[in-house]
Amino acid sequence: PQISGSVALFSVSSYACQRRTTLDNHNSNLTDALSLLAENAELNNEDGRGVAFRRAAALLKALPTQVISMSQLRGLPCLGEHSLRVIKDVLENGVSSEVESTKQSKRYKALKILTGIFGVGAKTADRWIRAGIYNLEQLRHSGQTLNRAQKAGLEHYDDLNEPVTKAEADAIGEIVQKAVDSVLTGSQVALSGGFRRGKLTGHDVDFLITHPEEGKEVGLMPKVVAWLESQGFLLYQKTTRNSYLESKDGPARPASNMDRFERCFSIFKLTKGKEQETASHKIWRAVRVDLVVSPISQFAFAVLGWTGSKLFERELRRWAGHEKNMSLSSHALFDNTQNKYLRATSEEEIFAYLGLEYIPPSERNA
Ligand code: DGT
Ligand code: MG
Repeated sequence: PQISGSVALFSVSSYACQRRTTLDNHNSNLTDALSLLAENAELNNEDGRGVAFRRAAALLKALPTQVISMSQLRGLPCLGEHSLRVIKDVLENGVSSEVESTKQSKRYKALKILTGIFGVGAKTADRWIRAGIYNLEQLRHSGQTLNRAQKAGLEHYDDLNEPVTKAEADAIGEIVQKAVDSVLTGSQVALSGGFRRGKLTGHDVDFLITHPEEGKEVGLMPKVVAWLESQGFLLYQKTTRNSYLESKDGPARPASNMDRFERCFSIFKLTKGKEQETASHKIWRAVRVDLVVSPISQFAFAVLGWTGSKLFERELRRWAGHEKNMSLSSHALFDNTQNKYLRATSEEEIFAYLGLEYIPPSERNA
């Protein structure tokens, strides 16, 4: 029990995948500041800085109580000099001057607006800013060529920047299940991403699709997409073949059956209710949906890899590589010491191979 006036000292593991991080964050004043600086670093292609701020924020999210004094942070991992400076500023002044000046900066504002367009990343936004484009109005009149994704992103800008609710995610889940049932009986749909971790809102809805009989999932994605399209559920879709073989994150030795993953980036047309549509009253809204098809043999890895959070995933891979001499991806776990793949049919088995205590999805909100 804490004696009044004393300062609690925390003991926290250094990898986010060793910690239980629920959505109950006692330090959002600090993590909001660090997350904004992480986002700004990522928007400026400073990935190293971005990860450092993300790690610091994740550590604070895992603390059981609110931090009120710098002395409570003594001995904690993941807090670099820069992050500590930001934390100190917030604790002493209520806000971080660096965060405030970032928020006010013309460049940050423009990067936020432009990367808020589906299909626009930091590099494209930077190129546009250098051409004097800072907002959507200027972009529309700039004569810049937009690709199909960016055109759809601009058209549905407001809808896509409105958080998706759990109820909307569930409604889309029913549609995806219906699509999958219609094209291949026995197929399974699993909600992944932030909603699987218990988040109440998200920027998109992520689904994994598989079939209990290995190989049956081959060719499933185009059929699902064709069904959704025929029913008028898609405003945009782009299906890509599995990029696993080229991916930097994948294990060094890909197995031969690993070119089957397919991913569909889509924009759903979700009908809101039973109201009547009029010229001024739109009864549907656009929602970003990601569909991924996985063979059953890789499904546990896919579920683990697509549940997130992004930092939790990154830390799992770092743990696997640095502490276990293993390579983890959304497809497989390779043991570099034994020189073999480790098979798994559940997330629990994968944590066990990695020598980690099992962390359920609701506690992966690092
Ligand atoms: P949000 O923003 O509410 O949608 O939050 P999340 O956590 O659902 O984030 P999201 O949808 O960007 O990604 C969900 C998880 O999927 C993320 O933790 C990592 C994984 N993921 C996202 N993109 C890729 C990818 O290109 N390849 C692989 N292997 N995994 C990915
Ligand atoms: Mg998501």
